[in-house]
Amino acid sequence: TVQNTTQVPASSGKSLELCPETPPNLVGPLFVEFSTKRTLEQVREAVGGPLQEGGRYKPPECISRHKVAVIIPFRNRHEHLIYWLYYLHPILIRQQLDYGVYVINQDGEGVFNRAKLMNAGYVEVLKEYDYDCFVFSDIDLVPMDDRNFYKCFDNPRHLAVAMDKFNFHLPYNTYFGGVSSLSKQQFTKINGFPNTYWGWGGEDDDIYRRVIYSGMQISRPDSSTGMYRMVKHERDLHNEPNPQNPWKINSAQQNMKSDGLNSLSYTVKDVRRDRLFTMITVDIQAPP
Ligand code: UDH
Repeated sequence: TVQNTTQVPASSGKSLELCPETPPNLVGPLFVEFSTKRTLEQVREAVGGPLQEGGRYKPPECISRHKVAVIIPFRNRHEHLIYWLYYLHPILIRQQLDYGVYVINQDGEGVFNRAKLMNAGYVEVLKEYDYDCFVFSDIDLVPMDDRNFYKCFDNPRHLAVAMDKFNFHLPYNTYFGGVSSLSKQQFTKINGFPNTYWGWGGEDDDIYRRVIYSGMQISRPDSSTGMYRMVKHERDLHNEPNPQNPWKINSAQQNMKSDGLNSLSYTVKDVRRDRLFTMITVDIQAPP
């Protein structure tokens, strides 16, 4: 007989049950602040205990209902990464997810491209594990309530609905930025995200339109569960607002057929496994 040794502790003879629909150890509202400085090593010691190499976790007490890859577009935000890991790992563990944290690091100094990095992340994490759900998160956003589930729903989910920088409100009704989740089926239905939004702005509105044009709705938590704190920061180098991006949104419906997963090209330059995350460095052929 074949034993599922990853799920069943050697000592117990009986097999694990599916985790409950509602995780039992959630605490609700959380205290989040960005003034305490920590090193990565301190964060490893504080929250890394239950994790497996590469920022992987499976609940030992039950079989998770959700195989979630958290995909973070990244370049040169080490300080934000430390806060994110410190706050998010305990939340994701309490949510009883079978999850992995993937930092998709843009190689080189060319123009930043958030959406293309997330596409590359999607393709790469599927080579690692049979993920069925993808949470796309900015590095500087930390939820203030652990009932904001980092899982997938019947429709694409917008999670960051009440950010402190927008006075804990949606900036506009169709906003889809910051943190979102899509199942494998939902993500492929929209041909992934656009690859052609270089620099800051527009790609989140394009993604919103892809969802609507594909006949889906947006799912959201309520505005109290959906509260977030953002680490304050200045604009990054090589991620200036691109004045062409707002115009491109008008062509989202046409472009989604040809710009996305089916036109994606990049190369993996490096994969680094930390206890708290896997960092995949990709060359996305950025213009200088
Ligand atoms: N990102 C990086 N590195 C970069 C640029 C972006 O990691 O150089 C990632 C990161 O995950 C970030 C996300 O892309 O959270 C979104 O980029 P952003 O933080 O620049 O976008 P946001 O809307 O800020 O949060 C816009 C600049 C605000 C300047 C305010 C000056 N007071």
